Amino acid sequence: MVGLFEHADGHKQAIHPMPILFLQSKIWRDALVALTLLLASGLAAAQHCATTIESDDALRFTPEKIEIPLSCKTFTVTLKHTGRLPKLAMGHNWVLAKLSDLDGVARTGMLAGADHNYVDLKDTRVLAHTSVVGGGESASVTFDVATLLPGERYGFVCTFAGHSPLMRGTNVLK
Ligand SMILES: [Cu+2]
Repeated sequence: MVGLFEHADGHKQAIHPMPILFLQSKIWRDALVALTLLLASGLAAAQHCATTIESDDALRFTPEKIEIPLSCKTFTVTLKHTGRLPKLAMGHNWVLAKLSDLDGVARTGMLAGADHNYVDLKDTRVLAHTSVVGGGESASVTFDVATLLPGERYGFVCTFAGHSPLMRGTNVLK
């Protein structure tokens, strides 16, 4: 692509628009496309392969449903405690297990006690868990999505002593 520039004295001069030539070079164009795709997939991962769930002083998880895309390699859950009570009185954790295992992991977690974040590490039914957080605190956990079986039903629960009947929700695999 060559343009013509006309000088004041009437003589014409060819102009080579360098930026366009630069972009027209196949190597650079391929590199640019690759970079754009990389940035886009990074953004998609940030948007879809992580979520934040809130808990408060009223024994509530918000939302009570988390969607986990099977296309994600890993998924990160950040548990935020928006309440004001300290973790000894109103601590919360987020424990992932099969829906049918929630009561079981709540039981072993309660027995493990506060010193172990109310999680029994020997209980293989626990698929992922955060530490216990108090008001104003937050904690995250990242797990491999490949550990979740399509077709199985999964849920989450807070295993802090006495919270599991109220604080629980479901994970939906997409
Ligand atoms: Cu709790």
